[in-house]
Amino acid sequence: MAISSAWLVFCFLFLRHAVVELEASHHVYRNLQVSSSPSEHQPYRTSYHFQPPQNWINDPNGPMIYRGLYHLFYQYNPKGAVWGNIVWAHSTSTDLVNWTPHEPAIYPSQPSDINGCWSGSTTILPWGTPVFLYTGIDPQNHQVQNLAIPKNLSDPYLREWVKSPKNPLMAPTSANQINSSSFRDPTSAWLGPDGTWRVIIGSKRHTRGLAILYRSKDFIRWVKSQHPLHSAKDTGMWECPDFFPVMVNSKLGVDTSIMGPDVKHVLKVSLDDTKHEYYTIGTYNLGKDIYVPDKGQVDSDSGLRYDYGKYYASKTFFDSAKNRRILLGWINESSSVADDIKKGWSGVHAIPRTLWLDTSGKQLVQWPIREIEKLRGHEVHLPKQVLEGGSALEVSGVTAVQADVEVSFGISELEKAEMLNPSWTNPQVLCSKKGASVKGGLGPFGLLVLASKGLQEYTAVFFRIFKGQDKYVVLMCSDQSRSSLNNDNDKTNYGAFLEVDPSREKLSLRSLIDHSIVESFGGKGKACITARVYPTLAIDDKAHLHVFNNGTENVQFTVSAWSMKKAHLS
Ligand code: DQQ
Repeated sequence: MAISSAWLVFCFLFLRHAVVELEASHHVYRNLQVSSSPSEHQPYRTSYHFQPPQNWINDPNGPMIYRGLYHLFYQYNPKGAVWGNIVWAHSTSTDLVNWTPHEPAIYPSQPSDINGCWSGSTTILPWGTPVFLYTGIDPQNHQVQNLAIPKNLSDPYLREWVKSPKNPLMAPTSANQINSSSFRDPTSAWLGPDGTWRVIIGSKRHTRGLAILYRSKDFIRWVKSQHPLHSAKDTGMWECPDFFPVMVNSKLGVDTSIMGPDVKHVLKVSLDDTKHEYYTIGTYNLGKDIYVPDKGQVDSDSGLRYDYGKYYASKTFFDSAKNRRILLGWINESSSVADDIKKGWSGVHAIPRTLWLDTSGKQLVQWPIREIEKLRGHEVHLPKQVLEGGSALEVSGVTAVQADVEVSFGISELEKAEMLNPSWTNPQVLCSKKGASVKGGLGPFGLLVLASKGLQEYTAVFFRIFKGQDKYVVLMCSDQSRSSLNNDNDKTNYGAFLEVDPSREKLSLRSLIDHSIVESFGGKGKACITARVYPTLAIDDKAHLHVFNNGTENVQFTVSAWSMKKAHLS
């Protein structure tokens, strides 16, 4: 990755114009940094969720579309199944479903990233050139921000990248008071009508999470703003911030630099302390360069989440070919490190989701990209019928270990719903208390996926309806407590409240099942929950799928389920 003429061309076109000690927040397993030979039978490898052939992966980085080709970069350890030795691995795709691997795009090669190339984003410059801003770890283990550009813009695969000789472009100093161990993950930059670029970097001061703002006229010389774009107390380190506009009353996505009355802004942060993400919807004041969440938006760990299960370090990009904003996210394992080493890999990516602002303006909606439906094979359809309280029905005829399932429930007797205790404000806690085996009035009803023949193992994704003070409250849960006979796995239950009025709308659930992943979308994408599970019996062709109703009341349902074909992943 030597400095080349491409760099000079870039500069020609574009250039108009006491450090705090590191406290390591990333655990390094030094004794495990060897390429493991994966065990032979691999029941947990995915068939259509992105993953490389082996080793550790985490955050999606710098996703973009360039000349009709989608590019995915991601945090990758070329030497083992645990985190470490981080490079930007690279794959491309014409459909965001089937992927072709390439050599890593960037890897430690200059002082400003010699100890790791951590997360970052792509910005597409006004004339179409993509540029990376990413976090490098320098010889003192300080976190600094670097820039790289493609070596050859006529290579559609953009296989080689050139780093700026001016790196690092942003660094902690005693003058700027930035904590050198908490300064990472630049977003895509956005360009104001004043000709100034802006970018935010995740950080913290004491326990306050910060989106540090930098500005630049030329993308090379960045000046830190006196104030952050936004901050929130007691949220800790903000990793992988993402800041982008969404259109009001439209599902279409817009470029990151779009501003004006027709858009709201979204700020998403990934909380290092809890490994949860949350987002707020609000207003970006360009003049003052501050972002203010709308009234009623919860600016803390208990705020809105893209996904209420295993989902982290996510990032969006604007797909200019299809005018949509696409969300990518990392799904970590729920297994032990020992099991990860044994299987030789760790981490997968969620199915890319299209994301837009709900008509209420109060939350986002997400849906798996349309292209994933190309993998749908044989379909089984169960027409509208009654599912009696306390019963279950097997949906046979699809490959239950690798399936796309849509089920819709209609409820007529809503007055039979249980009363919601006003103290039940945390949906995850409520789902832990009231798992799939706890009988209710209206619910639990939903799907039993990756179920073994005798139901010794299953993952339950379901709804439960409560009567709240002035409305019905729908709880969506993913219950992993019976997902595996192996007790070394994290089997935490997940939950979300779903903003759907069951007296007006059917309750819909879609689950993308892929060997060890259950990625579920409730209420047409108003709440999403992703779970990692490791069945010991319900593997390969021994997995089953059921619709179930463990409430006292009957419900009506219809199901469409598809066997899913394998995607080309590596
Ligand atoms: N992963 C990267 C960091 C980021 C974290 C390191 C989030 O840049 O903060 O692999 O998962």
